[in-house]
Amino acid sequence: MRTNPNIIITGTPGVGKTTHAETLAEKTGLRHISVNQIVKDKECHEGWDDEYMSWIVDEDKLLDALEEENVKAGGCIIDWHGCEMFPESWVDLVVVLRVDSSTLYDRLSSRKYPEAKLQENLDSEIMEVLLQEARDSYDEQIVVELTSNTTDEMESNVDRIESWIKQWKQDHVA
Ligand code: DAT
Repeated sequence: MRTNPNIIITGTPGVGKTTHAETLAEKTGLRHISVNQIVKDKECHEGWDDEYMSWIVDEDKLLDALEEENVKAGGCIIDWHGCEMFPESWVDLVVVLRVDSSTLYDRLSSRKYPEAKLQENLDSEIMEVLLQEARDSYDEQIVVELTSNTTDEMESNVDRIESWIKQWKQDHVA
């Protein structure tokens, strides 16, 4: 039984996962789990893909690393551009962040993404790939889609998730 919920924040690279997760962690005391950082630090990968400028993730190793971090005990804000690999029993809420294409283009360009990776991520956002993955992997009642184009939207998202956490605790902790 968890006394704090686990929340996945997912979406295409550049939508604002890290910004949301860090702000939420600060405000709520929950633990920000940057999956990217764990992949890097614990070497849960089979090397670096130069073309896509990203790690080739070894999901078995990554799950083992998350077990070691005791993620399933709760109180984690998991930040990752995917969600289907996490066991359903670990997860209480899945937030899928969304942005307009032009905003995403600007954010990814300023990260100096290679053209192939930039285009692939823009396509992924337009085709709602991560939203679909979340809906296919979890009960629809725990999947929430939120827009993250502006700072105001981000603040309102954080407020909403914070309220959700309070409610979850009232409902689950005697
Ligand atoms: P991700 O972790 O999904 O890759 P990020 O949190 O690193 O995304 O954000 C990418 C950039 O966009 C970063 O410079 C912060 C900015 N950003 C994120 N969400 C935003 C929002 N809702 N409004 C304005 N800027 C935002």
